[in-house]
Amino acid sequence: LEPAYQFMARVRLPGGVCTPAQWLKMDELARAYGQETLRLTTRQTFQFHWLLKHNLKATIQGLHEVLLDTVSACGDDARGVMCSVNPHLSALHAEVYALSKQASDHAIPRMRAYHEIWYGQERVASSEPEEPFYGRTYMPRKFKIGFAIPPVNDIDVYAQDLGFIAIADETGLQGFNVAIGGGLGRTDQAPATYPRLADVIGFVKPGDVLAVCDAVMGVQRDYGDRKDRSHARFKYTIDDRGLDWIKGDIERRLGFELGEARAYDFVSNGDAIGWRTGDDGRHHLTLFIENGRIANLPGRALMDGFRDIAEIHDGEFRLTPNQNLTIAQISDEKRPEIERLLEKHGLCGLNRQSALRLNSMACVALPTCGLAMAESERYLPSLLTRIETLLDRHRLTDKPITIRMSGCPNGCSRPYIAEIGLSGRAPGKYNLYLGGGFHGQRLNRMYLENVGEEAILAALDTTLSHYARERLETEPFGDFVIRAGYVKEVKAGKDFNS
Ligand code: SRM
Ligand code: SF4
Repeated sequence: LEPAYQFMARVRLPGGVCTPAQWLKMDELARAYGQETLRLTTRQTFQFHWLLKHNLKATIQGLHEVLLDTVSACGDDARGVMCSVNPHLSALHAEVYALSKQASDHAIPRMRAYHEIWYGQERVASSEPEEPFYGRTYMPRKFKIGFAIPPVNDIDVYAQDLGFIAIADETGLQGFNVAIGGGLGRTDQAPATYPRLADVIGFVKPGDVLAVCDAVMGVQRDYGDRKDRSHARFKYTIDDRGLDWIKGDIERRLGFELGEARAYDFVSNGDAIGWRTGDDGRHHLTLFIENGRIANLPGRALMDGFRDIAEIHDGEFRLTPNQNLTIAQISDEKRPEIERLLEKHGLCGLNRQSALRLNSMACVALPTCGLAMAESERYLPSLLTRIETLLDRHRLTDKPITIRMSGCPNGCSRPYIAEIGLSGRAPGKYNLYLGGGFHGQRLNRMYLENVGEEAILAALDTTLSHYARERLETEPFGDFVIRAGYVKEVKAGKDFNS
């Protein structure tokens, strides 16, 4: 007899693309082993919580039945590869998604131990080195890759260790601008740790993407700090050695120079909520899923609803980088049926929210995250209700403002690039950050330290009412608080703690 150890399992789902058959398997496994709930994450995948140790094997074997696994979803290796969910541009999305899937398959470890342990496969001797890229010591720390398709920066490309920004014209995909060195984790009271946004260092053709992954990851594998884990992410390697040196080493490994970065424009890092029709005539519905939690809630049967939709849907699902869900590639014939199922399960009202809530995210935090210092997923919804009273008073209900909460400084909901960021310090206490860029282009700065709800609401009341009165026509809230002098602009990660 042993204690009932419980685990979290995270699925590898490049670009968040999931077939209806895969959805049905997720649903089945969550009902059988995961307390009838699924969690959509900020990196476009599923997490199961509450898995008991004796159910882990059945869960992972169940995933295998629909060609999914948990390889490289955690660990010191290349994590889940992200890809923009851009329903307007179906053909371009398909092309960039295919590359993100290739990058994921290319960058994950080759080890067979996973197959032996979880699938019960026989150990096979091989003359090949077990890990041609990772060797025996893997990466110094996790490494994150993402593909963005402008004008939407939904994946927060500047938060990736290695980001690819698609550059396309009327003839199709031309290539990618390459951005390196993003990362958000920090530690309270440790100024040597800081969030950092990626720098764009050049342009490459689509055919060079995998070589760029190898070259950039190779630099970090060989020069990243292996002594101090709080200093082991690529962002610190870049700041320690200098961007030019790092770029030079990447080019040396590639054997060619990167092209000059091309022009691009991002307009937001949120999701296009609601119905859209793609350039191929198929329909896409993006639904707001509060903090990514799929469960049968009172009046809103998300588990049952999406299971029933998956049973008849002939397109796919896309998990968005903002913890939302797109039912994608809906045909004209299926649309009425899907609308009927949404109605039946009480899901029609999911998108009827303030613009602030539609642009909100919270990390999991308590009760399952062992690193949480404060509530996040379970608390943000009620805090938002109180902030919505302020928005109402200041007539800002329809104004999109990004707000993100994390239960600790690690920043899993990417709070340091939100216009309003909150990171947990202790039960009921948060740091309040203001001034992030609306399309993810600027870090925010701490405005209040270690404060409770009353102080947070008072600060937001002051700044939001000022914003309502004196904002310029299209000025985002994050820009306004800097112009109005509430916080000083953060120009670089190293400047975040100053
Ligand atoms: Fe995260 C650790 C949840 C995205 C930075 N993260 C964790 C763990 C596994 C806690 C642990 O190590 O014991 C959390 C599991 C909680 C639970 O109960 O499920 C956890 N992270 C999450 C998720 C589920 C948050 C969410 O609500 O969606 C996200 C899963 C992503 C995925 O599908 O792979 C998640 N984590 C992120 C992001 C955002 C991103 O990648 O875009 C970040 C900030 C970006 C970055 O990496 O810099 C992030 N997580 C961290 C860190 C700090 C890393 C650092 O450099 O300092 C940790 C702690 C660590 O690695 O030591 C961490
Ligand atoms: Fe846990 Fe902290 Fe990540 Fe939230 S930010 S999920 S509390 S590690």
